[in-house]
Amino acid sequence: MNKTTLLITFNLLIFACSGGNPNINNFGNKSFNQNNFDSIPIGVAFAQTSNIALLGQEGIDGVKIAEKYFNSKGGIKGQPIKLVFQDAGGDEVGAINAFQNLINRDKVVGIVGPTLSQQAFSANPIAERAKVPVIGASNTAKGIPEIGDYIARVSSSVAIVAPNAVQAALKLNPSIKKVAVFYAQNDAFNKSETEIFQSTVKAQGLDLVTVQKFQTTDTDFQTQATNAINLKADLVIISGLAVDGGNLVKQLRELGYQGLIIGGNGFNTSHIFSVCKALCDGIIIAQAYSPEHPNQINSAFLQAYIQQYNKRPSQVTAQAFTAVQVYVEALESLNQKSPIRDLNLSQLRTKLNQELLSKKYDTPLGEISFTPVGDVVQKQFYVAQLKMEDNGLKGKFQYLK
Ligand code: 1QQ
Repeated sequence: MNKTTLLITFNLLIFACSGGNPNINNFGNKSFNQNNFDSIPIGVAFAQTSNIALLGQEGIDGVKIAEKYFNSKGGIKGQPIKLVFQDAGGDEVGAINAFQNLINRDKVVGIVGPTLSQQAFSANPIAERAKVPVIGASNTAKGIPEIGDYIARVSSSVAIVAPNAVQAALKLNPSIKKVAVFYAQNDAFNKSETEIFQSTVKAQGLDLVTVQKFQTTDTDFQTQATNAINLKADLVIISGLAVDGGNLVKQLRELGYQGLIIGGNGFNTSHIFSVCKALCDGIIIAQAYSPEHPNQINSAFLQAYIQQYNKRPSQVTAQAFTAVQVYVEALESLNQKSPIRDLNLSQLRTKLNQELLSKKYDTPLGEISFTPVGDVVQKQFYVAQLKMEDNGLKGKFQYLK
């Protein structure tokens, strides 16, 4: 077969694959505008259902505020962005389906999500193979950016964030000596986080008296809680998700544990309030966002959020806003270098990925940039303590100085 015959055969094949319509092919060869996108589609794969739906909703709140805010400023040189939502649920299958739909059907330029690292380890390789950028907004386990060239995150690693909670606990109670660590062994993020907590405890010269395991689906923690109490732990550190973690706190307190409790990033949602209610009071949780961060974009984000929800945004809401901001600003600067209307979808995805990794951003999280592998570089971190109203119905994250 000579070259021309080969080309004709190939074109016929494309024609056949496209169901006979020469204007639609499966290879994304048309320039971006010929795809008739009047807006630029960015995919969002957060949990809308499952036991982590409330956490997913906090992410959705953040991206929606970003969409409205950046479109009100003119989008990408007049062309608005449009978020496309797919429910990633709380498990791997949900995240994989959401990613496949966003990539193949919705033809997004990039994805924000999924909610859990446990899901990211399964779903992100799909985007990597399809060469579609992913920005994790709540994936904090070790190894996420390393999944591939198209995978980045704006959610700082547990390795950086978690030790701050231990320092804060020691500041609140310098006589802490015996530490009991608990973790959910069926979740990638919690396994990653507990390693950091355990090595921090040892590095501080504290006595790690016990390591207790549980599952994120567990509801009864009597045995593990009793073990820690019998060993006279005076600090408890829990790596779990909001429902299991909150129930563990509740049972520890009901069994008489009176010392400080640190909760990991799985506790970083107001969902926890309804689980341990008044007994959530005093839980220490490290933060990668402060509503008080003094820059213009944070003021704008905060104002928009408070106007809509009448409370302060959570960390994941700010991180989700930031992920969309990264896409918007990278699209803007890419558009200046090579107009995105002239790129086909696969060119746009690849160039957008390169562009976003190379830039600096002034965000609600402060100034951020990316390491070559796609991990976020962020400067300021914080620690909050839960303050519950006596009736246990309402609570807030109170930032420690
Ligand atoms: C992760 C996390 C979650 C607990 C927060 C959404 O940090 O899975 O990486």
